[in-house]
Amino acid sequence: MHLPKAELHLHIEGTLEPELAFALAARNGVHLPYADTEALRTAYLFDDLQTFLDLYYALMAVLRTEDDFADLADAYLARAAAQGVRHAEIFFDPQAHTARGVAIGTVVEGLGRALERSEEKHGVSTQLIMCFLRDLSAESALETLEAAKPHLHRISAVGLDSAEVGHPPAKFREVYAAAEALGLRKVAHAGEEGPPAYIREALDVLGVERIDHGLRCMEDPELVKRLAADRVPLTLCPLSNVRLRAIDTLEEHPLRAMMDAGLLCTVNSDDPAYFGGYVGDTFHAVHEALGLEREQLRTLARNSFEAAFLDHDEERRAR
Ligand code: ES4
Ligand code: ZN
Repeated sequence: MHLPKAELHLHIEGTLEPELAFALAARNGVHLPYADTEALRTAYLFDDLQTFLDLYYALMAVLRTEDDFADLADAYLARAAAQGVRHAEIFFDPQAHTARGVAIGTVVEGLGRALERSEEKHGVSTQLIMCFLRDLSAESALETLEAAKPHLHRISAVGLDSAEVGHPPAKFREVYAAAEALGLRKVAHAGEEGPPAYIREALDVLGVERIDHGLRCMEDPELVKRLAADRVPLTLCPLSNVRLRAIDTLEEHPLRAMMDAGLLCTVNSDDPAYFGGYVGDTFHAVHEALGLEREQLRTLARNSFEAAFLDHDEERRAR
């Protein structure tokens, strides 16, 4: 599906394909407890968010140098370009790397090197969104923002990800206020596995401009009305929802009902190496499973540019 589109919900660490994981493991002398890429791909089957996150964090052991992060991002951008992505706002998880002794500068400068060549090499403009791991402390998030200060010229926004339930947005009130004061934009994962109340809190307490996932808003009709009236973008990830068992089958995904309710929906790939498809594959899958018409797919593509952190000129160039 080659409609020009923006990808707004993509974890760069979730683009680590088994082949690249083994190549980086060899380059860095890291042992992977899998016989080969096939065995690793078999492990990419999950019961829920936590079983996915356990593997996702374990495999990051192969990412050690600036070159590793640059190669990871460049491989994603090449695949994204081939599927019609013209603009990508890319999440990364600094704490998942600093916790293993990899400096935040290694991560940001490595990613930055691939991103700054992306327009010329792949025809994809980019921004970087630094996510805080919500299952770690609020103090750790504040330390991370502090450590990122020398690299803020490369970072557009902050986000919030990892295990949701039990870690409500309000835990991160202070670091979001500090990020805003530094001129960063704000998004947060909410309503993936967590309740609709977390979506309200992300809006009211953190002041986010977009909700990542937001799937469970559908349990709260008043919230749906508010999100629609305020045109709050939702960055939905249908293949992720199926793989992590938020829903049983793609055919049951509420995307169509969400669009019909007037929500500003976008579709995205989340962790494409793990969830069975990049964003073009995702457009194709919702077309097949939900019978979305060409016009609705066009609306989703148009929404992705409206929801992106692009100014008017940039938006016109990307479309
Ligand atoms: C994630 Cl699917 C998902 N949810 C929450 N945190 C994440 N980090 C990477 N993928
Ligand atoms: Zn996500």
